Amino acid sequence: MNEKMRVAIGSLRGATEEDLLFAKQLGVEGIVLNTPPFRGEASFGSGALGGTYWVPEGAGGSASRWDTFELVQERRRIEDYGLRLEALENVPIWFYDKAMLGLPGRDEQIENYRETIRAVGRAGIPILGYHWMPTRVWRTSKTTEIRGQARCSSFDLALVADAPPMFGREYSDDDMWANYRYFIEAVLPVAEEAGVRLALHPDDPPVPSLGGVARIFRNIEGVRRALEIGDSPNHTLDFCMGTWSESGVDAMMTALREFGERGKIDFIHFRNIKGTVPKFRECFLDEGDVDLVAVLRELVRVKFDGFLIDDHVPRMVNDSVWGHRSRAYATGYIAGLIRAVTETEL
Ligand SMILES: [Mn+2]
Repeated sequence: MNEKMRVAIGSLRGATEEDLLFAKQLGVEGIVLNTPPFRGEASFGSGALGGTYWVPEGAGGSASRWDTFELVQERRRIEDYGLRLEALENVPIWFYDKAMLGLPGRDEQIENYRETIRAVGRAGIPILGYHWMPTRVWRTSKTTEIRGQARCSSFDLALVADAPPMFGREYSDDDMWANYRYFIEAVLPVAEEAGVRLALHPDDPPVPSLGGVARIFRNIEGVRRALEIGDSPNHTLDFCMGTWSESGVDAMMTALREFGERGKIDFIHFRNIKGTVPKFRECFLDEGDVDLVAVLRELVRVKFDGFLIDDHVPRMVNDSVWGHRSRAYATGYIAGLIRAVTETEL
């Protein structure tokens, strides 16, 4: 790595010209795409000389993996604006849901995931983020009122503790570990060959189980074990400061110290929260439980050389659906923090 700690714009699905100009105007150097809606191999047919050719949209089925050509196009388009495509976060969940649940068809999904990793590598994109939450991120409200009538999301376990199984039965810790081992052992060697780092996002919220599916990356023991099973320089972390802090600020700082010292953190979802499981809410960066300056000092101490991105942000007055106002505030705040701790004597 050996880069400088830096800020990027996250939570973009695609990158329109407006998105790229917005990123440039905020002065960041890079962006991250999260679950970009690439059309994948469905858009291509086999060429006579072993290449691929474009098939009109709608001619194929729905994509089950990504294609090199499309990824290269996207990266080059971003670079045309003087920006870097830092990472892709998350393939669509239907690319590997059977793998997560150990269902019939998982081998085909895993083969496609391996092809996707190869495509990401060939396209010169260094990081593919992933998570292990078939039941996804859970919140119990997206309209919790915070300061100045801004709105944020919140979680109260009491409201969902009795939620029925989402996939017909209960999946235990042991089930999810067995499925995880099967998956990561199949894909990590391909990531090594392809020069791609797979960055794990922890389970949000970090509770034992939701919707009948155990959440095995809910604490430091689980994430340590992920890095033991998948022991490779190409296996890293998307350190979600918000998710870790949902277990308490001390738990977050302990994980930050440990994984930071080990050089395992590729990037950080830089968001703050108030409260801990079983009940917490999101908030503006400057009003949460986390001491942001302490986090930045720790990142300097462990010589963190990745990037920080905004994550979920509160909904501000007259904001866009994506949250331009709130994201501009968060990104400027992060950039200021980085400058303050890296360019001054503390
Ligand atoms: Mn996150």
